[in-house]
Amino acid sequence: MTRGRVQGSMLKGQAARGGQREGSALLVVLWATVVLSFAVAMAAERVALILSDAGIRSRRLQAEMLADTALVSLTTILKEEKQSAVNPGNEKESSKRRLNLERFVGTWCSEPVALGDGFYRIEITDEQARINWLKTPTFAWRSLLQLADMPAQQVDAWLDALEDWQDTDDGRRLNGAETMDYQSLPDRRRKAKNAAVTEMGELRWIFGEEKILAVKVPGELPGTWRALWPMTTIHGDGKININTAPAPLIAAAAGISLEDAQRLVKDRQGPDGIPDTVDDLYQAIPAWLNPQGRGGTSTSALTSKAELFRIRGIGIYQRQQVVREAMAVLKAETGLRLVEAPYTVEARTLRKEEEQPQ
Ligand SMILES: [Ca+2]
Ligand SMILES: [Ca+2]
Repeated sequence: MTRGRVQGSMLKGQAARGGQREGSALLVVLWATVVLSFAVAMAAERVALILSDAGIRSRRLQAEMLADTALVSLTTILKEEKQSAVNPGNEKESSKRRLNLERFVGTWCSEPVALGDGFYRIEITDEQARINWLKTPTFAWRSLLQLADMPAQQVDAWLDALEDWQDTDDGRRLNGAETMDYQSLPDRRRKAKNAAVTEMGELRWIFGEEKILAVKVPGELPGTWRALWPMTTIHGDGKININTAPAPLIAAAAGISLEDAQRLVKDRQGPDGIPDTVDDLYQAIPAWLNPQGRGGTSTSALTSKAELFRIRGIGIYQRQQVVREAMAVLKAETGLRLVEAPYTVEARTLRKEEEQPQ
């Protein structure tokens, strides 16, 4: 009996241990299953991500090719635009602003052209609608920075730093900056270039990224402000085009009040008062802008004729948009021709509502 009980309890003990083993084995299996399914889910997600990344990359490549096609087709697009101007068709056509490179106002954008599953179009803006870091005279920069509400001392520092960066010596101007000054800045530790600025990026080094992006000039409506940075360029001869430039730039270059410049801009926008519409007016430099008695320097900083254009090729392929840009010069004998290799300025996924080309 005793042996039987002992055996019985041993068996129970074995059974219990067996149960424990089965229990822990089950736990291990469960745990492994959870870990495995988690790993599989992660891998699947990763694969999906890689595939979608690859999908985006290949669609972007298609969009980039479309953008380049737009730039390559510049001459054809201009020719077609000219022909459609000779034979204005339907109502939509007559309400569309015609492109006239000889008397260029505002900006101009072509109709979208379908190619395969994508679209491309061209956007043309006048580069002389921008103030020139290298060529615009100091007096114009000074007035513009005053319009930007920049304190006088900061204006001096701004202009001196720009000259110090480019002059060949290491002698610092009163308010400027040379190598020794840049070396002490943790975010801009570098040497002064001591040669002309050749890339816009250099200006971010000279003034500091944050500071340069913070400068704002008066906008179109009273009390509004616009960032100055996108209104600046290093291309062209430094003249400001009165038919395309924003009012503060015209005021600064012409040495006139902001109000007078705003009136000029309003006139060129035509009776509807809206820029880039069919009624926009081309203006020669008006007589009242002639600076008799104002030192005679202002009109040399102005022009009414656009000659240097920023051309943007915009390619759209399955919600991927790529914008490629290049400068183009207008010459009587050759027409509008690109003068540099295109470069990408934007590559992004369009939001749902942006999908259809305008
Ligand atoms: Ca220098
Ligand atoms: Ca208008």
